[in-house]
Amino acid sequence: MRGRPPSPPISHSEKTKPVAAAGFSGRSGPLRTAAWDFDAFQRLGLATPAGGHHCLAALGAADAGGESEATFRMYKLYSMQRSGNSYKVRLALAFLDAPYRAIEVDILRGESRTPDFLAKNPSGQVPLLETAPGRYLAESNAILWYLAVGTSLAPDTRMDRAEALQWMFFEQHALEPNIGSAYFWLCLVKGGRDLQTHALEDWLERGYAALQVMENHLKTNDYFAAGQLTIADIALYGYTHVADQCDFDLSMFPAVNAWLRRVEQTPGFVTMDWTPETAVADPAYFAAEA
Ligand SMILES: N[C@@H](CCC(=O)N[C@@H](CS)C(=O)NCC(=O)O)C(=O)O
Repeated sequence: MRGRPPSPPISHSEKTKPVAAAGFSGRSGPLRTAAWDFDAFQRLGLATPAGGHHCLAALGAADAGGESEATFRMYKLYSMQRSGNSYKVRLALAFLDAPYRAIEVDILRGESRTPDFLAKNPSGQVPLLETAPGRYLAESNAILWYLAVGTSLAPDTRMDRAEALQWMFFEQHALEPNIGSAYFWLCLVKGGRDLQTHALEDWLERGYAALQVMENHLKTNDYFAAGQLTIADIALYGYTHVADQCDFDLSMFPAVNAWLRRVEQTPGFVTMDWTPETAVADPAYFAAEA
């Protein structure tokens, strides 16, 4: 999503969102298990025997460094609620029931362009995942890979992995620049339609072309790679599901519509406006922030 703020940056303030902590998310479904209970991941088919969730790896690192487990359990996600790229990451975290602390960054107020934020991500964009104190990962699809490794959301054969990547690159060059831009300017920026009348036609033409490519694939496949839901689906879902809010007519794409519903019916699915609940049973989760 092209999102240079239309107004000058103001000072960055981290508006801490409540925590989505495993087991306290309040959502239901078979994937709602403790994120660091790797056995549970395996039972549910979300983890491959090859590895564990990175939260588990982080725990190991914390233990090795002498910190208590509780100080290291959570990712910190810099994200904007209505950013499709940010939502992709939140959706993956939800499917994995991984605990994280969400920090809302309002790009419309320039909060991703402050010196403080630029020091964390020189690109000045969300999403941004702090994987360990001071260690930052940008680019939504890179974050998706980071989170998914060792779970069934990341394919494990050479060809399946490459096909997932193929669709994730497609998402970034064919879908997101067009539907993402239309969504940003038509749905998020006041007066954006008037500001971007010259670009809208191009976004629609190229966005429709991307949707047609997806439609053709989905006529004979339930998902984009590996015959199952993977991060390729999560990446593509992010902006496809809001296309009808920004002038795209999705009724022309029945296979895409059926796939959208399949993703939405997957246990653990959360909507774009879902926010983690305030309830946190264990205050020790916040220890790292104290
Ligand atoms: N390729 C990046 C694009 C990220 C992006 O465009 N982020 C937008 C929000 S969706 C943003 O932070 N824009 C603020 C800015 O560019 O100042 C990704 O996939 O993460």
